[in-house]
Amino acid sequence: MKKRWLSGIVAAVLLLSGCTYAGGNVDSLLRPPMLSDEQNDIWLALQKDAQGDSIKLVYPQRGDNRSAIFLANLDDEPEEEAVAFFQPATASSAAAPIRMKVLDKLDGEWESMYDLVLDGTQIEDVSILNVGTGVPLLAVGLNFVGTGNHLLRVMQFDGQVLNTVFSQNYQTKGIYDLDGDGTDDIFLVENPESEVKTWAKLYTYENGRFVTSGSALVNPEITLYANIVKGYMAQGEEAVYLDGYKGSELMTTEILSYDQENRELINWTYNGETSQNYPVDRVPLATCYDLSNDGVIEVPGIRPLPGYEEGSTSPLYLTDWYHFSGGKYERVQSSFVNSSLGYILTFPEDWIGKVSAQKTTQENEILFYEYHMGQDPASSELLYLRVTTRSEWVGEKVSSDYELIDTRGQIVYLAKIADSDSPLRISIPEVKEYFSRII
Ligand SMILES: [Ca+2]
Ligand SMILES: [Ca+2]
Ligand SMILES: [Ca+2]
Repeated sequence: MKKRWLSGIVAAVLLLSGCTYAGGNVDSLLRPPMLSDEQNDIWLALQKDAQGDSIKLVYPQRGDNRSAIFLANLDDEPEEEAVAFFQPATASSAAAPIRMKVLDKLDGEWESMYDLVLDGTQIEDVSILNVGTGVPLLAVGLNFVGTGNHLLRVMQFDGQVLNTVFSQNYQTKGIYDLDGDGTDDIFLVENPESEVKTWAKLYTYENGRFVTSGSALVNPEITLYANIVKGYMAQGEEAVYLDGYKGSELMTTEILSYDQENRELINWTYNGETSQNYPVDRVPLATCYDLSNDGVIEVPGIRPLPGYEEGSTSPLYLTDWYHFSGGKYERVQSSFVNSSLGYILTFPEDWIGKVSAQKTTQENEILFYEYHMGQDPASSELLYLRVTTRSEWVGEKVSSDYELIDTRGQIVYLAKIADSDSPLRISIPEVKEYFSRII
């Protein structure tokens, strides 16, 4: 989720400072990682196999493994095998078949063991699954660009042949141990079965294959899943949080958990028949997040700050963060989220409904002020938050009214408290307490 917030100045400064953050929005700006010597040897072996046809590597889009060539032990022989994804260099990427090859090192030379063509137009992600057999499985998520469709293929390598042990289309997925037995399970929201039925399913590995260990209907009005995260509900139960679009203007969250005792998947937010309204039905500006990093997921609801309406031009919003507990949402705190500049300002409770915000003429600055209808914000200003570069700050190009409240690399976060006798006025130490970076 963190990558979702990253954009604008923050991304630019991170890139300039040489930080290797591999987040979504900056993906296109980052070059693929350099190949190691071993990867380079594998690449040479691939090229030799291609017999003069020009090939290029295909990189997974998401997840922990972003390498087009990686090493993993896939069978019961203890040495590592190599896996590579590539396609013809000349074909347009949307149409070119993606090939996957498993190589093994024989007498010091990498040699192709098995080669197959994968469906799909992109590699979404690659995971190595531990299913408790001592022989890991290779799970490849594939995208079909422009369709929203995905395909998961789980394969097992027996030393010579790569066998597909599971294959299923899906809308979103997670590899988690939801049944608590210490092995990886597959959680999928599958493609709609009909206009009124879309299933989430949990597959667990038993006796050499994946079997359905639970299923629950999800809201069929959700047409696109934007985010999936596993964490906890407020009462400590493990849960999967799904942020999805209902049309293009509205986002909502579904929460599912697995009842290990009764081996049932439970959807806490959809009863299988009617779509309910929740305070987290929102304009699609934020997804679930663990604000306090304690494992309990906060779910955002979004409302315009005082003086703005949904239809205003460039409205600024307050984000209400909810915990899901005992079957309902409870607000835990509210904050101003500046996703483009990468920070959150938690609102003191007495600010809610009374304090609004607006951009100032100063670049990357927000003014927080006590809202009175029809009155100039300058007459009731409380706090300015500004983001600039370290060189501006160190070069004393910023007025001495500002104080430094946080830094990240070459970025500095500054605050200025306005002269005011309002009871809503807060101090610099309070600003520091309420402020947090989201990158
Ligand atoms: Ca091996
Ligand atoms: Ca498991
Ligand atoms: Ca939390």
